[in-house]
Amino acid sequence: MNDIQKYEFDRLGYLVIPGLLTPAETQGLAAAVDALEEHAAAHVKLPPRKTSVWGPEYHHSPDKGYFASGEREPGRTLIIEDFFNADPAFDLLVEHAPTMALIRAIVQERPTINNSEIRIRYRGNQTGAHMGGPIGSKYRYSFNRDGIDCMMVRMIYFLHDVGEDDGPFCVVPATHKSNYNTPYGTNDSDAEPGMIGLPVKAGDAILFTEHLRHGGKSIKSGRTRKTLHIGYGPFWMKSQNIGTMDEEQNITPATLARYTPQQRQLFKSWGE
Ligand SMILES: O=C(O)CCC(=O)C(=O)O
Repeated sequence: MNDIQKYEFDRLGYLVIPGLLTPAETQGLAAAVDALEEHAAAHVKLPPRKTSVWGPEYHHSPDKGYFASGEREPGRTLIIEDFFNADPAFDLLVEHAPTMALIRAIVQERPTINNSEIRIRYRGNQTGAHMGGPIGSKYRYSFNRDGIDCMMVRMIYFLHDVGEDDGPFCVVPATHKSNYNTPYGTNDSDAEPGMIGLPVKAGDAILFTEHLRHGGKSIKSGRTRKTLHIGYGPFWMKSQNIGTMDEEQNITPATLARYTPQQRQLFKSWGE
């Protein structure tokens, strides 16, 4: 992470990173997401099922190892967690060197992956605004004599262009440092004062601290928005996927067997 990125991440709570993925990587990932969307949309309402401690009900895929919730309908979101288990096409994102250079600059203890989700948002859908202000310690942003130290950050990879009307990821800049909760009494990402959409191109990525107030603006264009989200934090933090919240990571032996020792470390939640 260079000095400008450090300054801006600390000041704003997020960074837009143009071209973090190559065009070939973007194309390969987009094809894998399209295939997985078909599988998940067809199976999401079937058993076996699990109710998350946070509320939503999930399908746990016996053959592909993912947890899925939601549905492929206008206004809705289809979420596919633990997508690493479903297709080796996603392996390039595990220990992805340009990503890890940024993560290791803002998570001081050994970072691991604690969240993985494909988020597919259909026309009219919005992600409500959440976080920002005094949110407690779990997802906190902090700064000490060694620099930035985050408990939970996410990288969002964009597989196609997302314009202002395509339901862009949105943020209220600098609210990771706010001492007050939002006084506006709304979680409507379109209406909240200070909320800005972040339009991006295919292959771009957005890195943000989970402490920042964020969400997703409504999709007005009618186009479906597909993104890959990977969360990182210190090694001792367990899964932050909604389907397996605070459990060990749901990473199958078959997936681990494909990985290098360095990739496996990213799922090891004990020791240094
Ligand atoms: O991209 C979106 O619509 C919202 C994403 C989000 O809330 C997250 O990744 O934590």
